[in-house]
Amino acid sequence: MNQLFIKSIALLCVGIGMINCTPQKEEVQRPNILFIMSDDHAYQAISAYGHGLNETPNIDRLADEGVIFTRATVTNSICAPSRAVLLTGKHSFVNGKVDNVQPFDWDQPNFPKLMQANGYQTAMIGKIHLDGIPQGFDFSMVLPGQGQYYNPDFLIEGKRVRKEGYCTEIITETTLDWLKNKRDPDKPFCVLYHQKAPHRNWLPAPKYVNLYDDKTFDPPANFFDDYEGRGTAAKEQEMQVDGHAQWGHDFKLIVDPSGDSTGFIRDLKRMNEEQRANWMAAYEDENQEFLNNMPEGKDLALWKFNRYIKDYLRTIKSVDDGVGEVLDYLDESGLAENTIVVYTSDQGFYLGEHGWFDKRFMYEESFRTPLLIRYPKEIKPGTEIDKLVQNLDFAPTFLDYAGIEAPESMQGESFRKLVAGETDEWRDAVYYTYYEYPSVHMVKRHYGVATDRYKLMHFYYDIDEWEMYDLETDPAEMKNIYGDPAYADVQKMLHQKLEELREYYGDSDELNDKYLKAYLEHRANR
Ligand code: SGN
Ligand code: CA
Repeated sequence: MNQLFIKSIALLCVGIGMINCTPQKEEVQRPNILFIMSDDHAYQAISAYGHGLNETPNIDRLADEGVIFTRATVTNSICAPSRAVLLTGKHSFVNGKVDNVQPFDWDQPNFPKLMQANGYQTAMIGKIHLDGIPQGFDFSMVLPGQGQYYNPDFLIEGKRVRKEGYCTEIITETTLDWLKNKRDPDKPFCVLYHQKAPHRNWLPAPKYVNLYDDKTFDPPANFFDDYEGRGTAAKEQEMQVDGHAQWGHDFKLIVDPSGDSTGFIRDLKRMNEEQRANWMAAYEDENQEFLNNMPEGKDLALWKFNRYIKDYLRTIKSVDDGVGEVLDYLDESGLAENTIVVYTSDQGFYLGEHGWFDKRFMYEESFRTPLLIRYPKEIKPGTEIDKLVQNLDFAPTFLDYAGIEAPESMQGESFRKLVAGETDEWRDAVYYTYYEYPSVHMVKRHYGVATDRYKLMHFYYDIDEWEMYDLETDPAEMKNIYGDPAYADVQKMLHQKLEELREYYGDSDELNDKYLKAYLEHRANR
């Protein structure tokens, strides 16, 4: 029932003195959607996932009071493509945004446009990473490109404005301000509250620069991975914490061990005096101590891991605080009951697994993404779902909750009934593609299929290699079993599934060639 119709009934009732005939609230209220997304937030760094790394009490609330997905995945583990998939409900090779560099076509249908056209008030606040003015929103305040942690510029309705303060906090404050002061109480809302944190280069908020100072973190068991038993792609990537992360940009040294200036000064220059003094007080003694007594070999790698993970987790602390603030507001304002709150990330991230930071690969840590949803009306507290849902499913799911029919052309499926416990039927395999190569971190082009237990991937372009993993016997994906006679039947089954999915979603080698050509041309013309 649309809002106008409801209003007319209410007016009619008042008009003829039959106030009691106002329709039941329950029947007429469409749910609000608060879609919280952070950037590069590994599920390993959410305490509800049980990895024991850090505490995220506010994000955990969503798991306690709603559902946690233990095998939510993305279709393409990189920022802008992931955002294009979630907006359009279509795979990258269909919506056209296959990598971070090629343009996104805002003119195509997306779920906020459909919600807006059906009476929702919509807003987009934070990181979007898609060029051009966002379409489908009544209000938008977005970071240009990657954005800055300190005193970031924003594009407010397309106009560039610099805001003093810390990015994560500004995005939270703006979202709260929108909810409190700009929201139309007569309309359901859909807000995309999208943090930049914990994206590289992991600059913590002023108040958290000393968090974890008294702690030493142990790296994952395969931090010192030598990539034996894996293919060329794992061996030739450039995303090792001890190897590719940089002294200045990542480890925040102003001067590197050879005495050269690192360029971190640029990050410091962006800060105001107070922010800079606070920063220097937290980092500089420690940096000097490190340079004076520099560890070597594995000890140096462990120092780097600790510097990395501490800064990464510090930025997450601010993200979690923000989630707490908006959840509190929903409680205070009485909106909690009728608001679907989603927490996710644009993809997963490596927290030292295989020795890495960053994402891109179809290996679990970056293929999976955290996903937690609270909706008291339909989702039982403490629900856990291990089914293979994907970011491809967000658009059709939100539309389903809003009572809007998803266009045929959307490729995802609504998981509304699955989370409500009304059905157990779900897909048994998902399809993945990755394109951005050659590029930063040098993760080779690949595509693949995953089931609950197995994974098959094909790395192509400058190599032609297959990899296959059994997640039950090898959850850390340390041994490529492609070609192992013991798995001949599984291999055949996975090839078949892969072909089926490529056909079902409309992917092909020809499309790979097309996107490769466009990518190389785009790079050549830059
Ligand atoms: C930047 C980062 C990379 C990161 C890409 C993509 N380097 O280039 O480490 O992989 O973004 O990230 S940095 O020097 O700018 O920090 S994404 O999340 O936007 O896809
Ligand atoms: Ca990202």
